[in-house]
Amino acid sequence: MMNLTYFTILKAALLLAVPSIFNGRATQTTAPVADTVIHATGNPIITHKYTADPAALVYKDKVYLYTGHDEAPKNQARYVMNDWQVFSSPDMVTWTEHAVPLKIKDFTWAKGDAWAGQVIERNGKFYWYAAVEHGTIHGKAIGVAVADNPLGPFKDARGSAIITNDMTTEAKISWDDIDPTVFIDDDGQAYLMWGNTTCHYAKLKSNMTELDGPMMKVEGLPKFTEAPWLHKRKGWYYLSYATEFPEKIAYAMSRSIKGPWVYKGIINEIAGNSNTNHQAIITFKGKDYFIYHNGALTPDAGSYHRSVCIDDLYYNADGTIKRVIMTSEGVKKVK
Ligand code: FUB
Repeated sequence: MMNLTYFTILKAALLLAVPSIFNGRATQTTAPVADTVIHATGNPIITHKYTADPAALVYKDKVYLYTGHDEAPKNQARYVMNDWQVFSSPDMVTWTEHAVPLKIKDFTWAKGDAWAGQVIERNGKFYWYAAVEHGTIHGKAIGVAVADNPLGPFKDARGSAIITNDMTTEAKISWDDIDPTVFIDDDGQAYLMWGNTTCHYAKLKSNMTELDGPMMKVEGLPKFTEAPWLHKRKGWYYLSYATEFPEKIAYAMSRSIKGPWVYKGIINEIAGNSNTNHQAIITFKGKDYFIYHNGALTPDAGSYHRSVCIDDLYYNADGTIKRVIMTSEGVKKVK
């Protein structure tokens, strides 16, 4: 039995609709029909469905956790991902699951693969950059959806992709335009960064839905695989990313978002039973967190049935990051 206590105002209805939630084993279920409170007491934090590719947003007094959703039938070793999920928490332990905020079908020009993304707030609007498979332009692409609040529902902000595979020609693969991370610098300039094998970045216009200038390549990231994540702390820019395969998470530091980036080493080792290892890094209520996924929810979970985990992150006095200790216990409630 997984360590999850479940409370919901519609518990009786959910029991009828999705009884497998309550036996603590993730199975393919429909989403809850109402907000549902989850008291996580360890890792993975969500145990009634598979969640992957975490991104987190700290907004006002809550953390919003946006995840992908692994839905491959049992024993199928492939990504089946049709929508994204959102959870919110005031304390990193008590999570509320909300209605599905964004689905692949919301990008009418996309044909599948609700892969990784990130949400950011600007001027009271929330922008979600997400990788998908394009319907007519071969390869992966990046869409942007917008909402008036962090829970959505999100709507396609452009009616077209902001990045398509034919815009980037250095990598000769069709999945190099994935895993967007978005960052707004202190001067108000927003940046989109993304990639697989090659890491790209570009400025965004203040409307957050158009590039503002050329796409550039990020140099100085040894063995870059994918999953860039940008954050800033005490004057340092941090660029963490998945390296090699199976993936570990490494990082580089810089005094400017334009680089030069200086490689600093591994933050997180291969995450149990998953060949991907996709991170978000946040500070919330004075504590630092490393959010990632592993394939350890059930013995047969693995790389295509992943689950989000959270562990503490610590910095050294010089700003470098200590290696994460992945735990089963997870993090403590923060006030
Ligand atoms: O979930 C699909 C892909 O797997 C993501 O885009 C990558 O970061 C990896 O986690």
